[in-house]
Amino acid sequence: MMKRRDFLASAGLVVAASSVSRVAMAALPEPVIQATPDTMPPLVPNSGRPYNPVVTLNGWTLPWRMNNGVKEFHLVAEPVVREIAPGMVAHLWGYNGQSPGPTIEVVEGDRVRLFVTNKLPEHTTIHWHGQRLPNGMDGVGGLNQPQIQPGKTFVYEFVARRPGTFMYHPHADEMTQMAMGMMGFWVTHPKTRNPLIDEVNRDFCFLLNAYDVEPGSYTPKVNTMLDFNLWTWNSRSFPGIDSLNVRLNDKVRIRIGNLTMTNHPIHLHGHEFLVTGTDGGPTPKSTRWYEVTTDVAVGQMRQIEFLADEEGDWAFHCHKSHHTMNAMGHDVPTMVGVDHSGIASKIRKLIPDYMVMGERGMADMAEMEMPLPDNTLPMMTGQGPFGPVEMGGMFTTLKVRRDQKPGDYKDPGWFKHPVGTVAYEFKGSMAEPQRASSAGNQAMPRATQASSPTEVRVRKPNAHTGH
Ligand SMILES: [Cu+2]
Repeated sequence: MMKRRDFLASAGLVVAASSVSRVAMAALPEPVIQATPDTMPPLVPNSGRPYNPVVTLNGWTLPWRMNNGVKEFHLVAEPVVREIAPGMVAHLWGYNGQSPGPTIEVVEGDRVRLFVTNKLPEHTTIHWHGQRLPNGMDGVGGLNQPQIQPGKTFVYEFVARRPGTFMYHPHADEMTQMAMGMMGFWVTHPKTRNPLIDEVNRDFCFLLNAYDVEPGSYTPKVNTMLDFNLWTWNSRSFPGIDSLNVRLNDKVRIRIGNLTMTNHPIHLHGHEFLVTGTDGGPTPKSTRWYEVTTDVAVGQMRQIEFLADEEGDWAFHCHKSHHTMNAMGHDVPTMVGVDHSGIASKIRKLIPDYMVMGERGMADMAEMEMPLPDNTLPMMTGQGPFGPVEMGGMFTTLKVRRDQKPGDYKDPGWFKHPVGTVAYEFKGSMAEPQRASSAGNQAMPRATQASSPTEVRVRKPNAHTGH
């Protein structure tokens, strides 16, 4: 005897199967798996409508096959091992061997068929964030479709109606699956010249994501709400994030999506940019103004554009300073100004390796080689041409070079500054500081000077009640 719930579930599957029977007859496109976390060169389209491909930072674009005019992709949801930065790997969930999954690139008007195979230990779905599509293709498990059970393959099919910057992620056990790294980028290129979409020389994209991996462990804690300790771009943290390498006077577009649990003010040095698009599509020109920081809120996408007309190695990072640190930067008490040299020598008699961190600021953390648990990144790290960069997390560089070849994305190395253009140490004699308390030097002297300094009395409540 079939229970009502089972009957409904199988009836749903029959409908789904009959509507895609033509597809079900055909063989699945062979899944393409990527194992390295390197930035792959742009995938130049060899079939379908032409377009200018994007470059996914520490990622890649999924190849497709054409089947009677339909672009067919095969995504495989599966556990993956992702190198977050050299020296640390995380056990994540992702697609086709990586977290994030591969970027999907299509052209406005393309009919797209996506096969999604679930190799996870639990059910999943994919939601195509920002797309116009039939409601039953929107991917919210339970609402728009049955869940994709482990071992099963589902088919999504729709026309990419709007050009723009999108993403994909599960809408099933989201807290777990996104905390484990399941997400990917989607770019729909315009079919014809669009007055709101400029042609650019370089078009980069990446997702903002975050993990809570305890120092010494490998698997993210999935119940963390806000206190993540690895702030990543495409599941990489500095110094594991590749630099964005461009040619002087290139027009550059960078597309950014946020699937963390907090906002990220993304900041570029040396240039001003325009926000030319969101997940809602290209922004009207009247709404664009120049900025050097744009906040990308949770679930948002921002597309920024600028002319790379200043040579150099320009920092490009999240402006929340805690997001440019790796694990160990949290739960460290503030020690600035605390002299604990006495206690340190006492502890060192018991623990020879003991180091006091932070009494002159936290830069010691980057200079000293602190012993770290296995599989743990230093809190602040990275060697620059002038010393430790003292960064981690959501930080990388935009490298603008006169001699970078068009289409060449290789790292050109450190910038060679023209003579006389680097900040330098002043070696003259120090002038006496002019203090505001010097006689006659106050902009607004008090009418009557107090004869003795005012004593400030603070009365503390003796009972903590009555708020
Ligand atoms: Cu941030």
